[in-house]
Amino acid sequence: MAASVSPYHLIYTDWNLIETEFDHAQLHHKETVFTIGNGYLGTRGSFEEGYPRAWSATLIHGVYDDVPVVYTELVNCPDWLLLSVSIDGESFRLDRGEILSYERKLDLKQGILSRKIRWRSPSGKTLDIYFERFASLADEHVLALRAQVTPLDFDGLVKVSASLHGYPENQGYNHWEWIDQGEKDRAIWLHMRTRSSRIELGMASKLLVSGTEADLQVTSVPGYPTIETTLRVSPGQTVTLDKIVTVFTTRKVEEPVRASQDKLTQLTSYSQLQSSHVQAWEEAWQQSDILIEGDTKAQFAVRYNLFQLLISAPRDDERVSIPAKTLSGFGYRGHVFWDTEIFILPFFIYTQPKLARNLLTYRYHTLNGARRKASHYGYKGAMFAWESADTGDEVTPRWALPNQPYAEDIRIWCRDREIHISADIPYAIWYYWQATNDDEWLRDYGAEIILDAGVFWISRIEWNPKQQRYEIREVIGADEYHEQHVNNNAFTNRMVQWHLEKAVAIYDWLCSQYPEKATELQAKLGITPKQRDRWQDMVANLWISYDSSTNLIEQYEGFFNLEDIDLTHYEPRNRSMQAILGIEGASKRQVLKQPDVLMLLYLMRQSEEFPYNREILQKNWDYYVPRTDITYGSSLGPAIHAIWHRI
Ligand code: IFM
Repeated sequence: MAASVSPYHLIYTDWNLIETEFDHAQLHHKETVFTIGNGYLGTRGSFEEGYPRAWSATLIHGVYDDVPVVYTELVNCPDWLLLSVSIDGESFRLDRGEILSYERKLDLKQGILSRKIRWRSPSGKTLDIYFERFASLADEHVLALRAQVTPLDFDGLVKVSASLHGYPENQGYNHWEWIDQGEKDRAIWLHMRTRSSRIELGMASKLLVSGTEADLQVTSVPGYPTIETTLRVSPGQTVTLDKIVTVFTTRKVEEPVRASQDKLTQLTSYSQLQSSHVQAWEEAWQQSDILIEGDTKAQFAVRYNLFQLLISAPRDDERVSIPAKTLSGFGYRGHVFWDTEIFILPFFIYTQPKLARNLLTYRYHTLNGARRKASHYGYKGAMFAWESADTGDEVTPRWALPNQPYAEDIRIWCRDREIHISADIPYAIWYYWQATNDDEWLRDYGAEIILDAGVFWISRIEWNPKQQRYEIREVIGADEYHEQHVNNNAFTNRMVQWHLEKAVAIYDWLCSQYPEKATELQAKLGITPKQRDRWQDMVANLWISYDSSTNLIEQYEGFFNLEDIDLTHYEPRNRSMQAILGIEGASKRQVLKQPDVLMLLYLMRQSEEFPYNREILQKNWDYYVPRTDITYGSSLGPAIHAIWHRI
């Protein structure tokens, strides 16, 4: 088990990520890196005792609330981590005293985050302190945290406060109203409600102390119930404090406080919780691990990424999906993009299909939002949101607010034009079905999505009588550096063509296998045999800008006429090409934010369909790679180039 060293004071083995030194300049970054979760919630790796300007956050799937400009965001839920330790009146904190040794470890195999510190207080008292936490994978409503305190050179009083913090903010915005809180048998509980979406949350907690006698007291500042205890300790004596927390919301139960109290009373020991949690992780890894021998870096990297996916995939909820930044932070406000279906889903389809089904069923439950969006733009059927949240209505912000006070607001066009998402979702459904043969799910959920999004395309695609071909005009493809007058983007057109081909196949499959369901959907979605023929006609005549004499695919009509650019002239750089050239400057040049034609080739490779073949791939690779801002464009880009790089 060789260990590799990376920058940022990180060491990794094949299962563990270890931080060897604390650097407050990396506070937020490391909070994200050390996120834990269980598919119900994610908790950033902030410290139990707090730290100035920390972005402590617990995000629970589906707990959204209204917010200006970006419509809705995942709410930072009450903070369950808080546990402060003070010795003879001096609080243990990393911004005070002296850190004599430090190690933070994320154990991917067991889903446990731990931290071991030797600390000298400002007045010179030394103690060892060890923290460990997990969000139970065996029971998603259970969270547990252990603290072990060992004084090294003093007799004295250690005061411990374990709190629930009801007013955490989303970077300055508070979503919570306090309803009530209290104490029952030395356990505390808290009842809160989101301001607009009116989701109620109940959280309960107890503290188990071992290693010394302890008398527990409860204090109750509104929104901040706390269990306190003061312990007499002597050198070498270790006291263990186990904070056990339960959480429910009205998204799942009617009385979340009662549910969290009831659950809490059933939980008697930290070790038992930990062993069922570890067992659940063992099962998850048995299904999903990827073994790479002889390359610790690759082994750890792949496991770290799988871990991130496993902790963010809803196990027991089909009305939520994985946001672009998972449940690890505030980026993109917890909104769901095509990232889930196109980049994340394959992993689940092939290792944990039940979780893949949950993610796809979310799209079924958002169909009405997609229908409202289509109708808002004057189209028919289901036009999926580029950024989606709880209802499926479009939540991409219309405007981005600039950093400088007198700069212009920036219009974001993705909500209107990045419509390939309505073909990406059917693409994912199709491959889920191919891999699982889950006919029932396709009949009851998937087919309606594929067909109704197909209805949308009929109203969106235009016939060009002059050219005698179907076209899709004014879109944004996968490459978001080009957003004005992008007509016939090859990626979008081919994905739509592919989708409509499958819509015909599924329509025919329903008619032959499940005629009753076919009749039901015909009536509900207004699909007629004539429309089926339109789909076929569109498949045959939708234009794809491919030149068979050169094997080149033009990213969109006119792309090759844009000013060409040599990205090497801008090296070295530490900004995106859009930041360097400006939005308009980049849009007038042949520079891509992320793979577009190569993205299409990647997706079509799965079944070796047009335009995928090795000659076309080679030609387009040679053309597009030098023009792609792979390092500073989108984090989705490198994976696609990496896949082709090996071929
Ligand atoms: O979905 C992506 C998009 O492709 C590029 N910008 C960021 C989005 C969210 O990850």
